[in-house]
Amino acid sequence: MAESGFESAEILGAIREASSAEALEELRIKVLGRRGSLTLAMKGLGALPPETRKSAGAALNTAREEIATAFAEAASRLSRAALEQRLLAEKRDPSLPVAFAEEGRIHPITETIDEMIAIFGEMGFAVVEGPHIEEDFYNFTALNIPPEHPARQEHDTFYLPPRGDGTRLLLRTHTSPMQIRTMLKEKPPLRIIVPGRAFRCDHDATHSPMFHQIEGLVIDRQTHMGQLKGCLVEFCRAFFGLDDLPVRFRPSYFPFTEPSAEVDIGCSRQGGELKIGKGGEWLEILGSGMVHPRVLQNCGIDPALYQGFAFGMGVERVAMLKYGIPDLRAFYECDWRWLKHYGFLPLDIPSLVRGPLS
Ligand code: 2U9
Repeated sequence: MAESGFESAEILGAIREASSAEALEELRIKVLGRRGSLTLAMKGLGALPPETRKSAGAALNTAREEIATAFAEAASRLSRAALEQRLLAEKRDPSLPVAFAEEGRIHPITETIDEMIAIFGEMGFAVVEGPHIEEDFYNFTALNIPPEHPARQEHDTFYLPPRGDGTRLLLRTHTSPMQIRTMLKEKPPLRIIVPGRAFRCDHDATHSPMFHQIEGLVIDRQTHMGQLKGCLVEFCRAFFGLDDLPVRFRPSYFPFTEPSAEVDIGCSRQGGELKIGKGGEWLEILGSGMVHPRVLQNCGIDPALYQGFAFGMGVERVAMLKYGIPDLRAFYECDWRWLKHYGFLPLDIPSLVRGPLS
């Protein structure tokens, strides 16, 4: 390569030994830059005598190709090395345990509903859920509450603006419309519970316009009051974790059940403190009854062939009793300090691991 005065062997060696992307870039400028050694040698070809210009030009082209290949190889070697370095530095161990999440609690309403589902689930009940916005028929008429029935006044219903045909949708005042929908859609035997929100235009220290209910329905041939009693006594004892909890049934009235009964559990009140269990006093926690034959008829079920029992309870009320929560309003305030005190950690459902059923 004496003809052009350009020597590539040393440059190729330097490229192969370059230890960083910066060093390689410096070399590239030195050789291929505007004033680089190869660029100047190419430019100098014109000044050579014609007999050496051709062979010197061919030699420089070969050298340029070798140098370009060496630069490309060095660049890929250096970027592979940089990646390996980074991977070594950022090494993660996926087998390490995840740090326990300190924040977050299960709301007592969710916990209470989960406990109830666990108990009724073991008795063979399936869970059904449905819409909050309902039609008058499913919320009232089908449940033996016709338009002029006095029970409509007690329900303090939230109505939506009238539709084109003058009818109004409403916020369901109980979860019972889902029992009606299930009876209309499915054939007996049925054994369902319906947890969910209900709405009534009522707001004071013991009532919230939105609250939670859980209702149950059993429809079968020859269902009777004895089964209703057995089911609810078992539920109350499992829920409160007391095998000897006194439970009594008191006659009552609901338009959708006949006969109807309210269910009380035993308690004692000493010095303003309420204690669930034997104690000679009573606390109402459930409503229940045999499904009214007219309700069965409204849902296409022949009351001569099938009977059913039903029950309902307010989730807030029983959660307050079981967990000693004094103020209803706190349920909806989302106060983190309150939730940290009354909330639950995951996989902490007592009824799943103890109580009369387990
Ligand atoms: C159908 C037939 C019968 C559900 C029932 C009660 C009695 C009851 C209240 C408890 C407290 C509502 O949350 S609360 O205010 N409920 O007393 N509920 S029987 O009876 C039904 C439901 C659906 C088709």
